[in-house]
Amino acid sequence: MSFLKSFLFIMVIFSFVSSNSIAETFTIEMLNKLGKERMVYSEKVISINTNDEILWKSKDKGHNVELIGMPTGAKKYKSKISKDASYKFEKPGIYLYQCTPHKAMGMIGLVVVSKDKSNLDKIKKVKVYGKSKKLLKKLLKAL
Ligand SMILES: [Cu+2]
Repeated sequence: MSFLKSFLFIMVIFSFVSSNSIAETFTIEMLNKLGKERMVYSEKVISINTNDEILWKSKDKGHNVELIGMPTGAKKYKSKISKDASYKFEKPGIYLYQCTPHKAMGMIGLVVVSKDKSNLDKIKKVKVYGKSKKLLKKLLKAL
């Protein structure tokens, strides 16, 4: 192959790879303690792309992941307590989840997929409990 041909070949491959950005997996830990906080996910808000996956590690026992708010058409999800959990985010939008045993202790998290906030009003109306109410308001305000 001539230099030009091999150059073009590399450019074609490169543009193919970059336009089909490869899905990533992000890890969030489920913890009993993080600094001064108790019963928390290691990241409360995360921004990812469509088809990325999150793996919640059961670092400390007694936690899970329960999706309580999501874009229309997204799959429901509730994981087993004290087990690692994973979910693939196939629809853009905001997702809200809680830890079932600690839902009143502020153990909630948000995932924003492909920077899409079109279901924000719907997420604002999702019922959360105890300490999670104030926290959710704060987190949504900061989005
Ligand atoms: Cu928990």
